[in-house]
Formats: sequence, C-alpha cells, structure tokens
Amino acid sequence: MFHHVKKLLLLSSLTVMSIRSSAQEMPDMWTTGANNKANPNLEWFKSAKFGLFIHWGLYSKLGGKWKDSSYYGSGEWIMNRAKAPAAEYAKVAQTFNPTGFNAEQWAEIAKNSGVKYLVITAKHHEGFSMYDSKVTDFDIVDATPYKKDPMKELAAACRKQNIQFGFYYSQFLDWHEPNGGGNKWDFKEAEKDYQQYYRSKSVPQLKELLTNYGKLGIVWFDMPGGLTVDQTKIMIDSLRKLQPNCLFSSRVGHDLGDYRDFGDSEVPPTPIAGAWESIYTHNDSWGYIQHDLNFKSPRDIIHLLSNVASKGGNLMLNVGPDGNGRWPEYSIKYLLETGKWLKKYGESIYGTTYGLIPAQPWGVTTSKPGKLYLHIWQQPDNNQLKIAGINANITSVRILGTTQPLAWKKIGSETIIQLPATLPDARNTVLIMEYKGQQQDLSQLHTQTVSAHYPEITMSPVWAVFNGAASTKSFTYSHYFGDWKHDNCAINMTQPTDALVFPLQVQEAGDFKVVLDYNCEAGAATQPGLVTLGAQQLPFLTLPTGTYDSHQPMLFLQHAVGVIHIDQPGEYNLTVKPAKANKKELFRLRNVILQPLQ
Ligand code: FHN
Repeated sequence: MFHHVKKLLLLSSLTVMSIRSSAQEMPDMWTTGANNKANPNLEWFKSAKFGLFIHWGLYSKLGGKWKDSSYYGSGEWIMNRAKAPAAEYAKVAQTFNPTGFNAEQWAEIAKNSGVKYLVITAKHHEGFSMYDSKVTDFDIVDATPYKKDPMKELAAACRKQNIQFGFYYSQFLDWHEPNGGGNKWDFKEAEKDYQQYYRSKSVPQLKELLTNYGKLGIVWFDMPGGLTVDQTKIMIDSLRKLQPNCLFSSRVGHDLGDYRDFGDSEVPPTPIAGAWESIYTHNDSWGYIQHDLNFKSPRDIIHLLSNVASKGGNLMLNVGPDGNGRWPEYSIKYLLETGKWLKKYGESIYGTTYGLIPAQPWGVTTSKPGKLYLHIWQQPDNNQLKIAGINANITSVRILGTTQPLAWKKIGSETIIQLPATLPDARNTVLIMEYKGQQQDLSQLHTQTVSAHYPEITMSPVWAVFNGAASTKSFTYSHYFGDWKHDNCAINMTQPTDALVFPLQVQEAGDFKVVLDYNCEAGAATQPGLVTLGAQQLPFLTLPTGTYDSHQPMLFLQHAVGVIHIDQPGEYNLTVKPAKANKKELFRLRNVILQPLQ
C-alpha cells in the first residue's frame, strides 16, 4: 500500500538530506493487468491526466429527496438509505424524461474543460441501465418516456471531440435484482445467488457495453463482490476478448485491474510510479443533489489536478447532471474555468510524470525529460523562489506560455529564481525550467523546506523519520454519507522513544510559531508531549477533540504550542514526542505547522 514510510534509524547526527528510498524503490502501482501482462493501452491513460466522471441515473431525478425526506452525502445511494422498496423505486423511471440531455453539448463542455477521457454510469447500484439493454426492461429505452439511448449519442460526441469514452459499471451491487448484491431490505440474503446475477445480468450487460458502443477506453468497475479470484479472471478474460485494449479499473477486484484507483476523494501522500487515478466529485455527492452546493472552486480543482499530477497520477473529477440531463451551473462554470487554465498551462500537466522536486512551501512540481514545471500556488512575499537540490544544468526559466526568461542564480545548493511582483495567475502560475544533464530524483526526500516568506509551512508526518513504535495510518471518515475524507496521521506515540523527526532545510533565520494539528480522544487528553529543536524545548499537554468514527467528522485541533527561534539558515531536526511514558498514544498528529512571526 501507499503507506510506505521507511523507518530510518535516527542517528544523533541525522543527515538532513535523507532520501526516503531510491527511485527504483518507488512503489509502482498497477502497471500490470490480469494475467500479469502490461496493458499496451496504458500509455494514453498515463498521459491523459484529467478525466471526467459522470454519475447519472434515476437518483438524479430524485435529487436527494425520497418522499418527504432530504438526504445529504451520496445521492446515488438514496434507494439504499431510504430502504425504498425495489418495485416502488422502479416507478421513478416512469417519469424519467431527460429532454435537456444534449450529447454534443456535454462533450463540448468536457472538451473545453480540458479532460481527455469521460466515464459515465451505465448502471449504478440502483440497478437501472442508462442505455438500451436487451438483458432487462429496467433500462432507459424500455422503462422511461424518454425511450432513447443517450449513451449512443454521448459515445459518438466524445469521439468527435477526441475524448476517450468509457463506462462505469457496478458489477456486483444491484438493489433492483433479487440476486444482486446489497438489497437486503427486499430480498433475503440467504436466498441470493450471486453467480446467477453475474450470469444473467452483469456479464451479459458488460458484453453489450463492450459490443455496441464502439471502442471503449475504460470499463470502470466498482465495488466488487461475490466472485473468487479465479471467477474474476474468467470474467475478465471473456470481456477482454471483445476489446483487448480497453482498460479495466482496479475495482474489478482481486488486484486484477489495469491501473489503480485510490479510495474516493483520496490522493496518495507521496509520489507513486505506474498508472493510477484519484477520483473526486465536484461537490459532496456523486449523483445530483439539488441542495448540495458545496462545489470546489476553479482554484481547488487546479490545485487538486496539479497535486495529483505532481505525484504521478490522473484526476477524474465527477459531475452529477440532474434528472433533466442538465449539469449543475457551477460544474459547467468551474470546469470551463479549469479548461482555460489548462489551455495556458496544460503542457505542465498532460504527458508529465511526478515532480522530481518534492512539494515546497510555494507549490508542487511535475516533470518531462529535460523539463521541470514549477506550479506556484503561493507566491513568496519577497518574490524569490528558492529551491534546493537542482543539480542539472539549467538552460532557461520562463513563465509557461511566455518567451521572456526569468533571472535566476545559484548560491550553494540553492537555485533562486526572481519572480515578477505579480504572477499572471494567483491560483497557479507555472514556470518551466529547462535543463541539460540529469536532474536527481528528490521526490522521496524527507527534508521539508522552511521559509519565512510564506504565511505558513505545513508538514505531514508522512515525510517524518519515525522512531520506536511511531508510524502513520490513513484515517478515513465522511461528514454526511459517502463523502469520504482521508487524513494521514502519526500514531502509536506512547513513549519518548516513539519520536517523529522532521529534517528541516531552513532558508531564513527567524521566529516560528509551532502549531500541532491533531485529533485526540478524550481518554488520551492532558498527556505531556514535547517539541524540540536543538536545545529548545516546547512542552505541551494534549487537548481532547473527540473519538474517531469513520461515519462521523474527524475533528482536528490546531494547537499552538510555542515559538522556536532559528538563528541562521541551515539544516535542523524538529522532533515531536511524548514527554514521558504514557498508557495511551499521545495523539493522532496530522500536521506540524510552522508560522513565521514578523
Ligand atoms: O458506492 C459508490 C459511489 O456511489 C460512487 O459511485 C463511487 C465513485 O467512486 N464509488 C462507490 C464507492 O466507492
């Protein structure tokens, strides 16, 4: 898994430039598919970087309401959450008439948003087929007044726009069918025959999709169940025969997909080689919910996209059209805004690999041979970008899309780039640094850059050196239902020897406030902890935030524990540890934040 934090022995003279692992040791996810053969079609996927996910089904017509109750969270789960009887829920189809659907317009918005592939729900867990299926009458052509197959038009429109087209297919969960997974409120679990479900609906439908819609880029399986490894292999083999180059997502089950999907709304904390994808939805729900207006801004999307690219993966962002076939206004607006940014800076995203320089206080990097792209999310207040570790011979530095070179100089191991007072895009201006020779791969470097020229420096324990029993764990939780969040925290710190050490490269002297961002259960509160930097010590007592429960918000406190002073730029180790032997773990530390004091 991606929690590949190395335990390094903490020597008293720990060298700051400790590298997590060599490039060869970088975790490589899912470069092989079923039968362990690399799928030749992965190349388009790896360079595509940005995809569009669309959840569209009967739930889109319900818009988060069933009878008199409103539901927040994942709208496409409304049938399950309301325990709506299958026969009654099926009646929604009688009034499902998406006359506002316009395939050309959808594909055009997708194109102008800069996405290179589009994956849409052919059948979600509710069991309704959004295409013309001969396997069932519970589909958009047979069961609705619409009577047309929108997927035919959409597949064609996407191809016209040069967008790879794919289907999402929920292969196991089907709340409409007695033998499908998941519906225990209508159908007895003991009487279910999952094999029969696969034989009679899932596999025949997957075959229809792979036969009737031209070349598919992806079949995006979801929530596997009911099949052994061998049965999954047999299913995959039978589908592969129809379209050998079509990619299958990892949620086909048993690690048999062509590439890896992380959890919903999850970005791995560190760069990863190979083909993988992070999936997010534009607001909190995948399917349309009328009252869910928590849309990510263009800045959020651009940061997410560049962050995922800086770690080597693709972002597939979801929109949920309503029951009439119209996209939420903010989804159109913000996606098109993202597209404008990509028109200017797309070279720094498409076809790139993870950044060779680790995340910096100013932003992230992506790379191509001989080129490093610097994504500036946060401009330093002195307009000087200082980067340690550039060993290649720089030939030029420019703002991407301009010809004017930026002045830069080297002082020791640092490269200093002079930025204009105002950058063209405050959300993310990208610089292109061209170089000759080999740039060392520092993507796994533990060292955190600390500078007084940013409002704050946020350091995840993922990059710390762990001692004793200390380790990291990803905590997953949701606020409403299915709107998953993932936070990596340091855990198991009960003894003073269970210390976290953050190697720092401090660029300027100064005073820094130390803020610990943590979750702490009531029973673990008031335990003594200590932050040290050289001889400086900041003692603190933990404060309670609440218990962890994956179906509740996980609460974090930003606890300011004191000020450290740094006399001169250089290498330091900042340590966080229990001050004495405790019975309970000190806390779950999400970040250490350093705030330069003026
Ligand atoms: O249960 C589904 C959910 O509704 C949605 O389709 C997401 C998208 O990745 N997949 C499942 C949960 O992981």
